[in-house]
Amino acid sequence: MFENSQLRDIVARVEAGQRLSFEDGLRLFESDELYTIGYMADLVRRRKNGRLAYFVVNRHLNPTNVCYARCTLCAYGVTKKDPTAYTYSIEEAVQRARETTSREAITELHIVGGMNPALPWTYYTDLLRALKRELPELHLKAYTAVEIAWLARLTGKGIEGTLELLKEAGLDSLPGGGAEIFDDEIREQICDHKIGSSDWLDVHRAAHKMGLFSNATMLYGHVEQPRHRVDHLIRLRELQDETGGFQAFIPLAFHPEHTQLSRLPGPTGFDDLRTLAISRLLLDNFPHVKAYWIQIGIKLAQVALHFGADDLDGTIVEEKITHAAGATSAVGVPRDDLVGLIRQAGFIPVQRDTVYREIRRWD
Ligand code: V47
Repeated sequence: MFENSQLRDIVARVEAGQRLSFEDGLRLFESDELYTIGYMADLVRRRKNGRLAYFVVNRHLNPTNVCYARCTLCAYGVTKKDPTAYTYSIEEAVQRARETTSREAITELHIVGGMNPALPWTYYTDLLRALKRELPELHLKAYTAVEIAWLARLTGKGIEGTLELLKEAGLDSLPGGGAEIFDDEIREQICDHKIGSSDWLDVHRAAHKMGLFSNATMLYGHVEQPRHRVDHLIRLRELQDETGGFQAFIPLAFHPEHTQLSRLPGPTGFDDLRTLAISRLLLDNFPHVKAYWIQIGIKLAQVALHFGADDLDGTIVEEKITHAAGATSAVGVPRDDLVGLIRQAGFIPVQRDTVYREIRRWD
């Protein structure tokens, strides 16, 4: 079927279930054979997840946008003097979470925010404790590796010790944010205040060793080159070989508006689909790949289910980080809309919890 394709040797390897190399990854990112790449990603996706497509009924909670870091990629973080600066009290944060549970039975809170120098580390543990006390049924997927490394500096207890404190306070798993691109020269240009790549990986390694699952992301479509993307994906694959603790990979499409990189155009729809599909191919040891509809739009996310994605993330309810950077998607979506989109694309919708246990299936 692909005898005229420049990628036919890669097609043969994928069909045979073989692992792809760095060079294969580069060739895929330099190719415009979207259909061939999509065919391979769909093959792998169906081997792993059959006709199922997952989503979670969740809510994002961003406790503060005050952040000491001035990352050029970010439009969300501000100084405490900025008129849009906010920090929820613990009571306000719990109130926001509670409002949602009464509307749609959410099962997960995704909690990430800025690194606010005015907050003591106990704010982070107190928040988890209060949420667990008031809403014990919710899974708390909280704090990126970047926030955890920042907290470790405040607690003085190291990464493991800090994760122990958070776990004891109610932390259930880690989201995948803050990974950006692992190449340190690119990190210098887009997030020079953030931890280095090896620290990001160390936090996830430590979490996995403690039995906490986590996710991983990659921010693409800014100043990076194809080789930086492939390097990023292969470093994730290596850690997953070691620990097996990653559940899902989420490619994050860069949104330039209101960031210090606003001169850049951001990725195209073609690049969104190609990056998602190549991620599915290189990350052969990740069980799930999410199409994050907040960033690529709900319509392309639906199409992405045929390009390697098996998960549409969730209902979200309120999203601030990508919307600060010009996202035009809705800030949340009702569960039934996700079910309809998945069905129409020819897959079986499965509402899952955070660790991919099935809650309901629409056969
Ligand atoms: O950490 C920041 C990225 C992340 C921009 O783990 C930007 O299940 C695009 O990590 N344009 C937050 N992206 C989102 C995230 C996430 C989303 C959904 C599910 C999960 C999960 C994780 O967004 C940040 C950062 O890497 N980001 N600024 C921007 N201008």
